[in-house]
Amino acid sequence: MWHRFVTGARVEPANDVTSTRTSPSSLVPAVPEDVVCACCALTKPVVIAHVVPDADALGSMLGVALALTRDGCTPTASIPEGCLSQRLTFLVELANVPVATDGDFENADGFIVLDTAKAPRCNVGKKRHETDWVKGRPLINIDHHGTNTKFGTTNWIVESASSAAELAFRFIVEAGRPITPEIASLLYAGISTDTLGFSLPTTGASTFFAAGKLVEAGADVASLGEKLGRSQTQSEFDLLRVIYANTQRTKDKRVAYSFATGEEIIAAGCTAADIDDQINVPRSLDGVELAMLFTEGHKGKTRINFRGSGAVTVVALAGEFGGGGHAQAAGAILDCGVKEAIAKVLPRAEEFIKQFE
Ligand SMILES: [Mn+2]
Repeated sequence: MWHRFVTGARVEPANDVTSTRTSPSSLVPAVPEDVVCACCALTKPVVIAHVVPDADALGSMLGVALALTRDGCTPTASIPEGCLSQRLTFLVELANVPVATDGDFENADGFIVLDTAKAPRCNVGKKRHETDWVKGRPLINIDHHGTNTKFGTTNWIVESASSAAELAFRFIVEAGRPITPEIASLLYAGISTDTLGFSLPTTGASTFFAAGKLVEAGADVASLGEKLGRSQTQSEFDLLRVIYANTQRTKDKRVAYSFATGEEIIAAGCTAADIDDQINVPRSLDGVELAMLFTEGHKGKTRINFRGSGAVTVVALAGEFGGGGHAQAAGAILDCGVKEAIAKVLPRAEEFIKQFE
């Protein structure tokens, strides 16, 4: 089914991509040596990303797992049941990396965690979540969240990076591993979605450089665009209708928000795993500088996505509600229903935005 990704002239990316090492350092800043050494020392790592994985989480996790796979290294990827959105399942099929079993977690000689700011955000499954699953083993943390707690034994955190996938690209190049067309597509998916199609302030020359190298290595731009942006299921489409219909704007027009109650999510045929980038609906309104999306994917738990644009940063606002993330893209979870969460957060958001004139 994924022939479009894997057929065609197989490029020989290794030399080409490796040549990025001699590129202007502003485009490909060095990867810390201890990060490469720590990852390459592992023989059976479990590679992990964040809960409710988006394309950057999945793409960087699966891309790194594939790149490290060779004689003497057999990585697995942590993909707990029920965590995948309908739209992103194809990335897992494309990668075809073995899914980590309980045995793999037990026998792992270390962990590589991508795109994940805090230990409790590791997507390791409910039952493992409360236990000490790391058990003193090496954990390499590669991430671009400003709120990263550096919970690894080795940490490489680049807040200015567009995506974890861009860091994964740099890591793979530095590790001297070839970039196959599958790896290229996985990383391209992460970079292109985390930058909203190369349109956010985090998109820099290094981002286009990485994307260009990935296209050279075989990333299937058109197929990925179709799968990620133009292939909504009917249920996802129906959920979007709800998000549009529920969109509200504050009096000063600078703040917009929308919501979906648990009942609305179920009625559309979706689950918590399908809540991904619907925040872009309230965010897309002209003049909106602070957008929020409230969704009750799990009963009694309302997830809030915050987005800021222009001069408005939102990570501190998310922090007030126990959340975190990036300067202009953050999240939090409140232990209550949607209406109650809105009543708590909206007045604070209207106050909060006044500091940005
Ligand atoms: Mn990311």
